[in-house]
Amino acid sequence: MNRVLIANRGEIALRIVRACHEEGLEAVAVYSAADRSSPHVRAADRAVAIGPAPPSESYLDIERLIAAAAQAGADAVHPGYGFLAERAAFAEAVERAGLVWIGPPSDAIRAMGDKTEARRRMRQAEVPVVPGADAAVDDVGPALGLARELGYPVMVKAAAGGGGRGMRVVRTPEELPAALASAANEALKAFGDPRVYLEKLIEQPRHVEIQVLADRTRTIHLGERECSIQRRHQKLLEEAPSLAVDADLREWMGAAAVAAAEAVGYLGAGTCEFLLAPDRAFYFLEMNTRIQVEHPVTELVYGVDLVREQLRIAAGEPMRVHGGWMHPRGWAIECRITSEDPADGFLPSTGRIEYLRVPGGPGGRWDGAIDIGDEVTLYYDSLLAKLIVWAPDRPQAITRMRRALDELTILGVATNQGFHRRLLADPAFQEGDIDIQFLDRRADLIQPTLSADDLTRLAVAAALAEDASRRSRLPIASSDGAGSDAWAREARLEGLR
Ligand code: MV4
Repeated sequence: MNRVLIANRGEIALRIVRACHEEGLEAVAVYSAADRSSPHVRAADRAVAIGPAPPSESYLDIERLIAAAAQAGADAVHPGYGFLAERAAFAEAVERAGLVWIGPPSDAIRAMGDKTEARRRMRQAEVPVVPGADAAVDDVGPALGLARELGYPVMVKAAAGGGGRGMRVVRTPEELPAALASAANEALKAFGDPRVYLEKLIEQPRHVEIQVLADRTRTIHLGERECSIQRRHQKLLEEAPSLAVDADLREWMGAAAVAAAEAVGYLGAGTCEFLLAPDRAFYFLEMNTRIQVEHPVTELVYGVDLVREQLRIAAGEPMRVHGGWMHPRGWAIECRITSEDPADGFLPSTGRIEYLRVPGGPGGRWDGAIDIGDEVTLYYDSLLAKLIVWAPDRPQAITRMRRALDELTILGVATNQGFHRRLLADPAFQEGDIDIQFLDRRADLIQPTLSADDLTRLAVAAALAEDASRRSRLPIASSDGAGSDAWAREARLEGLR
């Protein structure tokens, strides 16, 4: 393996370029018409144009990607996350072309892609799954019987599902028929497969996932990531370790994740998602057969470079992670910085990056792929960058992240920076009092309510800053504590300027 084609864009493509260079490998970028001069293209050793901006005609086009690999003389393909990363057919096409696939075997991708199939395999491997059916329910009668057995509330889920689509909570038998019909309908639209099945609803769970790593001789786990801070199935902040997981629970969940990986013949880096109930019972949800967005928090507390390990394992080498028990050291937090406006229903925001100041100092990491002058479009997802910090313990990690967020300035698009500042300043978050519904209960963090006094002060501050900025011809740096751009706009709307 000498030259790796990276079938992706944005921050993860740049992350993979960096890992290739540390492994002594050449990196080949691919780019759509919208990404001609993107950071991942400039960082790579070669770059191949693969088509127009719409993903279906570029980053999702298997044939163009294989042709690009041939054109650039690449001998391996790394898919990153999203796009084609969990398409078994892409893994097969890569191998059919005589290239090394930097990912798990296509059989493992396929087995984990079907939720009822995955449940059967996990149960066989004695991995705890949520009580429920291992087969699709196709009639109301049997479904009512099954739900009664499980006990209400239950959840209707899509067999082909994932990501929360085709999912319904059912609290009484009367609600079940309509829930079955609407979940099947949504599943058909989303996945082209209307099959649904039933599980018992787990209430007030945390979302905790375990990182696994497997080479040809052994499968290990690298502890958990706490991913409960999410909104509509989009994670916004992740941390490692989890306050809810002690050393014993970590070994139990870790052993389950290793068993899950071994049951499907896993190779490389993967993640087992679990629901963790308040009584410490945990249930396998699904396995993500890719490197994940939030992998850096694991890297920081375990001192492991997961992408370099992926490259080594794909090349047939043993993982560099030493044997014996590994323990997390200190605390890591990741904030996903997105071009979304929390004050506007988290709608994606587009425009040119007019100004960018990236945080520095001790304990920080910036995994981003944006520069001043870059256009943020609607073609791709809204992740601009990940800000990650490490500190010896959770309170210090929170302090460090708040300091880093104070240093960050992005102008030109609305971002969720202010949301992250409010979240990290929140006493309930600081206490660790979180579950998957935390943000559903906290509209105040998503959209702050301002008193008339606050609004007046901010309006004056915004006016002074804009005046100073005009005279000095420097951009306004947001320094208020909650995203001055959004507040200034609000102040303007209120006619207070
Ligand atoms: C559940 C659940 C509660 N009980 N299953 C959402 C996405 C999909 N991967 C599984 N999901 C859930 N399955 C049972 N039996 C709650 C969720 C869930 C969730 C899980 C992880 C992270 C965020 C979530 C948000 C809402 C619901």
